[in-house]
Amino acid sequence: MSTRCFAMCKPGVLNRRLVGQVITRLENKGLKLVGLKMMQISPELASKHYAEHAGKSFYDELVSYITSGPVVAMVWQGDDCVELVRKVVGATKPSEAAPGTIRGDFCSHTSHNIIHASDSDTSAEREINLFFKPEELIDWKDEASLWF
Ligand code: FUP
Repeated sequence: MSTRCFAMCKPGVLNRRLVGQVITRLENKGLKLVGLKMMQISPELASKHYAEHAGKSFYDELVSYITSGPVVAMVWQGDDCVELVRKVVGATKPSEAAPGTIRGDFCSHTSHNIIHASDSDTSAEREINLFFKPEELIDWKDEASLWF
């Protein structure tokens, strides 16, 4: 069933000129990009996005990092989208992320693990609504759908 997943290149990705490579990997998987924008996250939005982590030891660093520069927010669509995006992204801890995954190949610290991706369909819906207005998402006609 076609579902959606929210993903976000964190500020370091822009500094390191890796935005294109991150997008390429998700496109190569056959997922369809239906929402994309560069934005500066406010502390308010960061606290809503990371509400489940409030009070944890790494929370302040997490919010400080995600608001330290622009991010690239994305919405991907496809069958089993959350599962596929999470596979391409890799494990939360870079030390556990397999080579070939985005986190496995491009980062070495959990606090700067380069990309965020929703961990369930429920989180995806919440996060998409937090970052995008309905009119910013385009479910375009996919001429390549036969191949994916
Ligand atoms: P993920 O869904 O893979 O992004 O992982 P989590 O929701 O568990 O964590 C969200 C973010 O918190 C991670 F991207 C990085 C940060 N984090 C830490 O800095 N230290 C930890 O021990 C766990 C998470």
